[in-house]
Amino acid sequence: MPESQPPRAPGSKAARLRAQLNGSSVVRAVGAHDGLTAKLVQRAGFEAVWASSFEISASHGLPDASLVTMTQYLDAAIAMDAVTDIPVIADCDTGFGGPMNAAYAMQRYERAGIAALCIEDKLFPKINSFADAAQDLLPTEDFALKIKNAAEVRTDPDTVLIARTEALIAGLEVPEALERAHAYVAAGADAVLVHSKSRRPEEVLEFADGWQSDVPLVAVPTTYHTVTESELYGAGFRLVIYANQGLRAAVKGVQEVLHELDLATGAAAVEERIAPMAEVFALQGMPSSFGTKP
Ligand code: SPV
Ligand code: MG
Repeated sequence: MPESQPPRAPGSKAARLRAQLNGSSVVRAVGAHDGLTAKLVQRAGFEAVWASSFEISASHGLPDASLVTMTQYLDAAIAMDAVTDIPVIADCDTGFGGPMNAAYAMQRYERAGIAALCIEDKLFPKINSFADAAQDLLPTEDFALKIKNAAEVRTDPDTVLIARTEALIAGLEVPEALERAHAYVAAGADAVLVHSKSRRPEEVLEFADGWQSDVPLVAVPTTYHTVTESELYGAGFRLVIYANQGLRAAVKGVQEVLHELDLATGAAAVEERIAPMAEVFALQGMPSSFGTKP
């Protein structure tokens, strides 16, 4: 395992994220899968980037099913972090294996400067929470051990470790999800993500109602998208993750434009519907006078 490193400077992305999570307004993270999409998230004014396993897997043309390796996920998170000033919250799935893998992930991500890691209590290999498949969980104590191991190898106390419970995804009830989440906090989690595939927010709101800790809660309102940020904040959620709206917008937009291009006789048909090159240059940070003579 890599040797220890000096603590990061105050004002690091991790320190800022930690302060924001204890602040007086909701922190909004949006899913991304590469430098460009992370830049779009920052430019739109969001406070954090969610390095989504679903998006990164999809960007490889693969299902979100533990097929992409830790180093591929890490490289994607590094690419996002390198071109943004807002913190990257890395979706680390199950921690990529057992407790030792989770601790190793913490060391590698932290060394790379990633502000936060999120680890979930499903069995490795996992499958996306919305997939019509078995969503088997690790026993509570086994996942708590992953959290403990990951927390223990942290060298920067500001690095945020989010424990995610998939209890509701696995079909368990809110009391079981709460029991798990409290055990994860006791093991060293700095925040708890409670995931839900309900169409309505009542399930996560009931969870928040039973929450007996100051540790901030995290919501991913993908299916229960009618809930508002202020309703979530009022219930105790401090971080809201819009996990995949950007990727889904891109898929729809590209599909529509390519369909139109296919039916047309030339590129003029789609010109008004696509970003000008100048806009992409701006996103890339292309210097306007690079290579021209004075
Ligand atoms: C992701 O964005 O990869 C997530 C959220 O983990 S979900 O796809 O809802 O599982
Ligand atoms: Mg994921």
